[in-house]
Amino acid sequence: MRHSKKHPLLLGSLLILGSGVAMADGLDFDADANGTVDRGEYYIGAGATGQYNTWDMNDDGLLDENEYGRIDADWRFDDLDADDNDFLDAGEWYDATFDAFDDNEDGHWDGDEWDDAGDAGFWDV
Ligand SMILES: [Ca+2]
Ligand SMILES: [Ca+2]
Ligand SMILES: [Ca+2]
Ligand SMILES: [Ca+2]
Repeated sequence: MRHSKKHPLLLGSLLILGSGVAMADGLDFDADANGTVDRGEYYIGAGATGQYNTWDMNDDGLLDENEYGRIDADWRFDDLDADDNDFLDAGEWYDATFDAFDDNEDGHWDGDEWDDAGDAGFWDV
């Protein structure tokens, strides 16, 4: 899935919901320290924050539209739900967020893209 337009998504509400989740530097996700964060590193790093599980109120491993609504994200639920099953699994969520900040679509975040992500608010910590 591609998002043609960048959104200043997930502003204050996410930071409130995510309080206690410390992500001082996105390149902390850079497990192999090569200066970029690839998709796999992002999955692992973002997953380790427990953020997704916090949103999954009923612990079924999926976000339904109500749970997603609580995040107050600026994407349409239907756009994130790649397989149209009315649930967002973690893969759909992480794919969408990763792609949103991978400006040049080369499959990894470099420092500038990371800065954009932080400035946009999603990881603005
Ligand atoms: Ca890396
Ligand atoms: Ca759920
Ligand atoms: Ca789905
Ligand atoms: Ca990139």
